[in-house]
Amino acid sequence: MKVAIFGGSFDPIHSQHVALIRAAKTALGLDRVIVMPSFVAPHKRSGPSADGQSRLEMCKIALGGCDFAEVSDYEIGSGGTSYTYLTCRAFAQKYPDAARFFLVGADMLSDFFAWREPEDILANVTLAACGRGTELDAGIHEEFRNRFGKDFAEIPFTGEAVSSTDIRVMLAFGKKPEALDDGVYSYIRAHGLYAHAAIAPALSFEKEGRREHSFRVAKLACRRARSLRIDEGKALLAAALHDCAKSIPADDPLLAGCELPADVPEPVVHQYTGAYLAEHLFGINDEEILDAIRYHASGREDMTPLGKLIYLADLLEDGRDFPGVEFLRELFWQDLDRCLVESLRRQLAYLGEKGAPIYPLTRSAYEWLEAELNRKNRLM
Ligand code: DGI
Ligand code: FE
Ligand code: FE
Repeated sequence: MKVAIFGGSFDPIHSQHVALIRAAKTALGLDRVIVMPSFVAPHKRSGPSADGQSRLEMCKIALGGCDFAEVSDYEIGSGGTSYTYLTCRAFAQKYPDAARFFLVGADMLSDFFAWREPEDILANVTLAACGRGTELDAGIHEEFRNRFGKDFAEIPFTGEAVSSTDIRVMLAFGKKPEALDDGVYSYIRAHGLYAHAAIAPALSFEKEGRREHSFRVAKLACRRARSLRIDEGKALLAAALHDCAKSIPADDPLLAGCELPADVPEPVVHQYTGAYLAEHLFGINDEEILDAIRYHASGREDMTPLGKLIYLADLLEDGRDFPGVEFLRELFWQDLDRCLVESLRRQLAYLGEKGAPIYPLTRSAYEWLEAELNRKNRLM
């Protein structure tokens, strides 16, 4: 008998998870696949945004048509951080005579080297990996063998690149992701999962084109958030609301209590009015989120990581097109600070050419970050 565990956050389970399960069954000749949502994946700082019971339910719905798949609540039921080595020990005890596999996506394979007790894991299971939109890098088998003295199995399936992050952002914006099973989507809607009470009302203040812009900002910000160790939920909210006041005139009664600093150029005003509405109308009270909205157009000295991320995602989302945008997009993934200092430099030059008034915060943002980076360079 051949059995595999497929672990992950399944937040939520989507078509590529199911395709991977089917591909693994065929490639490895599996009799059984145990789908096991994790309590909190150790590599995920902000944790899944649906609770464990809901993720289990969604897995059961999505796998209703796979009689060889079962959904296990072992990790969610155990509570605490899910460590794969402990799960694999229990798996080996339950199926002592089976050929045991543990399925991971190619993106997780590179993380495997940093997991706890990888040798312990490999004593109990054979690791089986498959690509996710990309072919596995040839060198990784050798790296794996050198480190662990054995190989991992490779499932010939590259699948389509479907990102759970994109799916969560789509759901938060009220869109139906194609990669979700209809039943899973209905469950999500019925239980209000992946939604935030502030987003729909804030978006209703924006024109259609602006809403799509905010959506693209959120996708880019959330995709980048994880590697920066920024909370995905905060990135999502700040991005969704950043332009909520863009089409509200400053004398609108909704802004009656909003005090603007002196001499704000007109294009920058909506950062302040937006932060005001986010707080007073849409109920956001997280200072970091409000601050990211409040300085998203000008920047400022001492920007927070979230503030930098929103400023840049706003500038570099897919819909933007200006000379140098591709270069800045590359920098965005490599080095956020260098990307920001370069973006601010260009912004100041552009405003200067246009003869537009330069807001002091925009200049101080640039001077602050440039000095910071110079100081770091001297230390290195
Ligand atoms: O609201 P968005 O169009 O998505 O983008 P944004 O909020 O980044 O930009 C609003 C505008 O603010 C943009 O055209 C650049 C402008 N801006 C930023 N800093 C300054 C500025 N305009 C002036 N006049 N002075 C500044 O210092
Ligand atoms: Fe804006
Ligand atoms: Fe914007």
